[in-house]
Amino acid sequence: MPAQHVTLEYFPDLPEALVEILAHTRHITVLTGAGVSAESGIPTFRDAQTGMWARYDPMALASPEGFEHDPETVWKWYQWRRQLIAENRPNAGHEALARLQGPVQKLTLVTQNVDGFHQLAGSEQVLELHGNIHRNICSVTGRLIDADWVRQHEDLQPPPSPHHSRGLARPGVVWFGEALDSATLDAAFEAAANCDLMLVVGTAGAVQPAASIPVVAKERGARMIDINPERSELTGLADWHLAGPSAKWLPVLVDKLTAAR
Ligand code: BV8
Repeated sequence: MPAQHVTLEYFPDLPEALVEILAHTRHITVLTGAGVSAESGIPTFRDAQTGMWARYDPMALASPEGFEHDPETVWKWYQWRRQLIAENRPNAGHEALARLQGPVQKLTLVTQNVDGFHQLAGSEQVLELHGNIHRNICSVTGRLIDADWVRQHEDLQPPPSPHHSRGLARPGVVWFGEALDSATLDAAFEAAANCDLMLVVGTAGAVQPAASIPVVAKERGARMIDINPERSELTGLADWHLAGPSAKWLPVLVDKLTAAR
């Protein structure tokens, strides 16, 4: 069935066929991207970088080469993002996904985001494919560096690592060109292969291997919903494309599913 282009203002409700699916789904796997945090004031990777970061390419900054070349600038970019995240809150979309844990027999929440907003909104067992911006690790050994150490050395940008003489503190995220944690990725693909509904929210579907997760779900027979104001590289796979912001659509979807149970 081709993706139906359902727009919120015309459909204060959801198509009956979709409500029927929601009423009987057993296992939902969700994949979120930067778009789910857009209404929390966190710019997506696609958004033009603002202010002093406008002249930088996030793909270059979020890479080992970028850090190697200019650790201070990369460190400052992450400190700026951490501050932005600290000044903002999860939105109604994050909160709706946290509510989804109740009525659904099995829910697997997989995110490409590093802001920790799903956990802050109350979601448990979040599979963070790309790590978490609030963690710091040693650039040589990869070992965790505790927050006290970073605070004690915050005059140095980045701080040195306590684990290796040539190490520096770097954010505990997966950079472009780095491998994802295999256990996390395996769990995400496992959940995609076994779910009956794949919910894709706020992602351009351009970053691999994350973008292959919904493909596996579809190959294994799951229905798929794509929530995004724009069409993405994954929209064509979806049975329904709910065009519009996730902070509007997700509460509608979760309320309908809950009422149908
Ligand atoms: C790896 C952490 C191998 C850092 C991030 C071809 C095939 C396979 C791989 C590759 C390939 N070519 C290149 C690669 C490698 C590369 C890749 O995929 N490149 C792409 C760009 C082509 N992948 C990797 O390097 C990965 N590693 O492949 O390793 C390997 C194996 C063994 C040994 C060594 C290596 C690692 C990728 C992880 C990169 N790290 N994040 C940080 O955050 O600083 S990814 C980063 O990009 C973020 O996580 C972010 O989530 C993601 C961007 O994607 P989106 O989430 O989709 O966000 P985007 O801004 O793009 O789009 C936002 C969407 O939201 C839009 O569609 C918009 O319309 C929508 N939206 C806007 N507003 C709203 C909304 N939606 C809903 N509501 C709204 N209000």
